[in-house]
Amino acid sequence: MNKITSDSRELVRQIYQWITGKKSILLLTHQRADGDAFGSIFAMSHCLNDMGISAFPYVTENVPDRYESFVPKDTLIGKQVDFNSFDGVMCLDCANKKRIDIPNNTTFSDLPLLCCNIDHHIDNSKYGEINYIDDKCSATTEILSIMIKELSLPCSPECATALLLGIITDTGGYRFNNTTAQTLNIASWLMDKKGDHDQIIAEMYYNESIHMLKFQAKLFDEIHFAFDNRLAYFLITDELLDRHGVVSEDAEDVVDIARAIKGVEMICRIQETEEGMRYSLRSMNPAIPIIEIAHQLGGGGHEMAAGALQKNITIEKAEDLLLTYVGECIAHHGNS
Ligand SMILES: [Mn+2]
Repeated sequence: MNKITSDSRELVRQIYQWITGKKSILLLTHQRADGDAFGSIFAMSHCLNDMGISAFPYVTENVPDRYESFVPKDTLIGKQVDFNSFDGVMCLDCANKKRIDIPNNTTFSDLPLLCCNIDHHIDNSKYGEINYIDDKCSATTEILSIMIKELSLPCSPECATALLLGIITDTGGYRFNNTTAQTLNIASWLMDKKGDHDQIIAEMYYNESIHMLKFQAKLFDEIHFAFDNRLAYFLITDELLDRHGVVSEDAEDVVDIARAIKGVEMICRIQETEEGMRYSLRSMNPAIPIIEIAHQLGGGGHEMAAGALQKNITIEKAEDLLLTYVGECIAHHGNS
């Protein structure tokens, strides 16, 4: 069941030594956290606290409603942080220094703490003192579960629930092709540990306002197709959001709804945001690694799910770039 490799076992042992030498650990993740990001920092806070090490998850922005019930009481939300009160930082589910959600408006190089980096992004830049990167895992919480299991660390029901939250959200409820036998084995183990699967499914998938569902219906009215319908994409402007009374963050997850369309192999959402034009990219065809397009746009992520941000371009230009790069990608990878 537990197919941990000897390399991973060695890393896990190093992490154990790193952790147990600390009294207080700050837990960070990527900006605009998702279920795996929250799940990772929340789970490690439960686990470390139960080991007698004080640990504090940090996020700058308010936690979206659907994650509210999973937030541990010690979570630092948008607070000033005294770095001197910690002797280490764990960066979880975050591919590079630039994406880390760091307190006090500082940058990674200003952070006076040693870093343990645990992640499943294929393009992780290994910026930590210790780096445990496994892109074969569906979620960072899958890696953390393996580590917790391997080391027999405390895994309370709250910890197991947070770990399960990351796995369920990063696999789209076990539907994406990053779901492996190991993923399901770990999910089963977490349910044995009293992880609350029902609560997660209820909060993540049966909790949408009718307003949002009607907005999604409107988006399907305005969906675009290209390359014989192999690519489906949404262009989300401020004007469109205003017209439907939806805020920017609410539209962030809509890219995955187009997976349901028969014959579609690639999906993109291009959205106007305060920082610039944001691309979310998905591929359902293993022959087409969508991360290549994200890299061309200056972004990154996973082979089949990636993203990018481009500053100072119009939505028309953003659409042009998308169609150009997708066209090149299809030509390069053929019609398999
Ligand atoms: Mn993740």
